[in-house]
Amino acid sequence: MERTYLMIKPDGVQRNLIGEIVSRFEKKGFTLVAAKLTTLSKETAETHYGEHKERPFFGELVSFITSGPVFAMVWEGNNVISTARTMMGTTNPAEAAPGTIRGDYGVQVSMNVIHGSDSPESAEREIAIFFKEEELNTYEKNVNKWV
Ligand code: RTP
Ligand code: MG
Repeated sequence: MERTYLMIKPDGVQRNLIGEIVSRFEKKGFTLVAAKLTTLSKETAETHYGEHKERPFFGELVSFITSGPVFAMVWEGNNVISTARTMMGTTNPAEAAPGTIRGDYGVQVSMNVIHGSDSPESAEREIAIFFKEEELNTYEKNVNKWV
């Protein structure tokens, strides 16, 4: 069973999309393992987005992601890493397919509503940045036999 790190960015929190986004992943059949509303420090943001530190948009990205609370989550399920990325849509919301989260709710690449881990290695690294082991809830849901 796979786990991924998903984070509703400050624009998604400000626009009251937490419930809608959590609902999509619940209805899809994934299991919520951990969640919290938190404001990233500059240091945490730079660690989380470390792979982009040489990119021209890095400063803007760090300043945006620390500009207000984010909703940090860990989700579990079969192929949840890649399926969550499909449900999110492409990075640029202007090009993301309708029906995806970014396609339905975003306009600009710099404010694209949600982050999701892009590989098992990223997921493990990012979950450890935001959650302690004891904050991760391991439990069974009976509905899982249907999905
Ligand atoms: P994320 O990491 O946030 O889930 O997004 P992603 O994998 O789809 O995209 P990634 O390549 O990892 O880029 C990280 C975030 O940087 C911002 N970005 N801005 N101004 C630009 O050209 C530009 N390109 C990327 C986006 O907000 C993207 O989510
Ligand atoms: Mg990324």
